[in-house]
Amino acid sequence: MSLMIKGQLVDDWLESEQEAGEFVRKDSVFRNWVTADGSAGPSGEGGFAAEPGRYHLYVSYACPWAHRTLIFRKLKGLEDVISYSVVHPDMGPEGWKFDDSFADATADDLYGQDFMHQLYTRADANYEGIVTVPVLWDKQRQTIVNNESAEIIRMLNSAFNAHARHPELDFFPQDLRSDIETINEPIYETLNNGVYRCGFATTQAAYEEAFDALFETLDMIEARLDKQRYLTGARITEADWRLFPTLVRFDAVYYSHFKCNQRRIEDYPNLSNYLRELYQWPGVAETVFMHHIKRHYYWSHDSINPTRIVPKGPALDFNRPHDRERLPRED
Ligand SMILES: N[C@@H](CCC(=O)N[C@@H](CS)C(=O)NCC(=O)O)C(=O)O
Repeated sequence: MSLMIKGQLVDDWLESEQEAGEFVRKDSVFRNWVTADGSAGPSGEGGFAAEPGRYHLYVSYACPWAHRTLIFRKLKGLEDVISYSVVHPDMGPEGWKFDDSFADATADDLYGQDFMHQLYTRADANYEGIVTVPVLWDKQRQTIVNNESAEIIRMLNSAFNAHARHPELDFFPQDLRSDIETINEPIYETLNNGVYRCGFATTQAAYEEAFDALFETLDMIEARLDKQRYLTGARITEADWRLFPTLVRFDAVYYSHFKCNQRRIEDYPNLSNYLRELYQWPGVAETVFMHHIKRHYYWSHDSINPTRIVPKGPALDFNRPHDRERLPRED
């Protein structure tokens, strides 16, 4: 079955972008930056000053990229500064929709639209690209500021400090920037996006290549976390928070639905303890909505799970104690 979003076949997105059966993710299009004073950021135009109440996030609780932005909003204490709406977990023929009949999904709180694509065309009447979440929306200029999660979390980390409850927390500190960028790269390629490359591969060779790279990176991280508490050392950083949404989905979804089944996260002593430490970090569990996560993947990917049956298991308990205190932590 082919799904249509604004005239675009979703299967086209999943498949025609593939080379030799490989899944290739498209780049995000809206790349302006919110900055403290409204000056232009690293890309795009200026005019987006960090002001309380001005910006809104559109997210899916299922989506790992959107999840990052909710984590940063929470960790920085921006709950009263940036509002948000949550799409329904089912991605159907018109893409993400607003329907608050599913527990914890919301309406489009700003405009009462039915579909996410209507916000993209509200921002740009000629928009023809892929409609994704997260979206950082400017209520004042009524447009999308940015739809790239890696950039949105950098803005949340620093641009709103004058209004944040935790301006002192810096998850992208100057002295660790190059280490963070260095580890982000393989984690994005082989894990965050790597699970999708496994799941959406349409040739055995493409699947196996993604699978091998994925478990090579997990083994590398497992070894690293034996000697240090976090990915770049004793301080928790952006790199850890970018990894967390993939780890927390892994055993419930990626292991079975995307065939990432060499090992579960639960089978890695260090990774599983690390995952629990991050899950138990103040505020973080409140950003994890497993009923959205499971429903989205098992329901939406027709070509992978045509029966749409959502598995009841596995039993997961991220609240069990962890042993990470054995390694030093710096704040
Ligand atoms: N590069 C984007 C990727 C976002 C993305 O791909 N989001 C997925 C949900 S997990 C989406 O909205 N897909 C829309 C679709 O498949 O039609 C980011 O990190 O913000």
